[in-house]
Amino acid sequence: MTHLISDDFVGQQNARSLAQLQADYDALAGVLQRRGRDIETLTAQAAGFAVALPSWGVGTGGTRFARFPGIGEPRNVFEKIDDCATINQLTRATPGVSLHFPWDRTTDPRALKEIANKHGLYFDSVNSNTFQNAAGQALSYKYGSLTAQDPAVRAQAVAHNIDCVELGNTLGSKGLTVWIGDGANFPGQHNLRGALERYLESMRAIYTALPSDWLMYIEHKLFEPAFYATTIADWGTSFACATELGPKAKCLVDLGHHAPNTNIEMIVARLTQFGKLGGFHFNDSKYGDDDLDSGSINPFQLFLIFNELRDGAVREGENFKPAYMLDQSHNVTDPIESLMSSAVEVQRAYIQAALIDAEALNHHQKNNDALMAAQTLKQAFRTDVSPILAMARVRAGGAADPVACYRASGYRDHKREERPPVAGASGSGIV
Ligand code: PSV
Ligand code: MN
Ligand code: MN
Repeated sequence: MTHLISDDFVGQQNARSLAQLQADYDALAGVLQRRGRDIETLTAQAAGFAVALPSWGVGTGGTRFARFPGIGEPRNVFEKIDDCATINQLTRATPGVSLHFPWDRTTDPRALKEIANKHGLYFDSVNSNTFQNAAGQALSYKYGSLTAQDPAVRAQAVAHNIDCVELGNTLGSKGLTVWIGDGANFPGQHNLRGALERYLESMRAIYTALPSDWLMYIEHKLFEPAFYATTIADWGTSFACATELGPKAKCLVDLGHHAPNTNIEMIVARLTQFGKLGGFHFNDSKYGDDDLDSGSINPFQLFLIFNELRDGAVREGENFKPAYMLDQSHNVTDPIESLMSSAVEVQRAYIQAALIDAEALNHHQKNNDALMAAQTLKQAFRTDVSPILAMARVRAGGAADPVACYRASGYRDHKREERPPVAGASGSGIV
């Protein structure tokens, strides 16, 4: 029997701080009322928010130099589902799980789906992996996968992606996220145009295998592991490829995959305008692909991204549904605590953006009043919406304070007993 936190325990923990929460909530309701905003509308919006969990995020990630395994890490996809269920139980904001193959391969996908559904979870986009060699794989990806010179290597990478689609289909997923590490480390190593031509040829073969109600998400990344010329390095290349491939191909923006100071909110605006914003991998970074928890370095940027998403929703209407996923995996925190914190931070940015006085903002923009336009954004950003988020969680059966409740539950200590380390097993798949 695996240990899970009981709903009764969550209720008992909440009871200790409920009066305080209600007082904070009522005070905030008053502040918002003076601005003409109804707190209940915002709480309902918070309750409807969801961001998917990366299955690889519940294990301790690594850097390029080392991995320091955490205590009681999940050793297989079923144990990862337990951790994801716990995160969703406490936050009520993470009902989707994004799997990564072959790390999460199981011989019984139907059982996996059943167990996940029992926990109230569903499977979001599945991720392929051609940036590593899988155990027993016939041909190496050392010199690329979808762009490799050798047509047999490309065929193998295409077949793996199609396999992911088939597995994902059995699990109820509706999307395939493709991130490749392909590129060149030295000038001259690649014919730059030739590599992208091969990429498109491979992606066309995968695209053809997509079920009609699926989307393909193209994830760009500036560099690493290719340090001179990554084939899908930027949103321009991603956009061009998604356009070439067709309507089922969209662009995925991982916040950590840009040069420092890149105006990511503008990328979001551009992709939205041209109908190619597929979704996000939310995380944060100072330098590059740091995979830090959302909002830990630059919460204002996250807010500005949600401002563009708010604008996109108004302009595009109901069909505007970018996929929200987290992507983080690092070495220094309990991954469950980090994922819960990230989910709450993304939800916070969403609600802060919902608080923007759009009418005032439009007015200041029309009048070229840059200072007041900026102040209008700042007013929303500075509002502490924590009581709204906590109330939405408590009403849905989640925890008023997810990290405190998790720590009090002793979940990780139970896992230390249940999941003794297994040689060769790695929570994140990164070794
Ligand atoms: C590699 O940079 C990466 O972090 C990408 O962001 C992918 O989404 C993730 O790994 C999982 O493949
Ligand atoms: Mn990513
Ligand atoms: Mn990354």
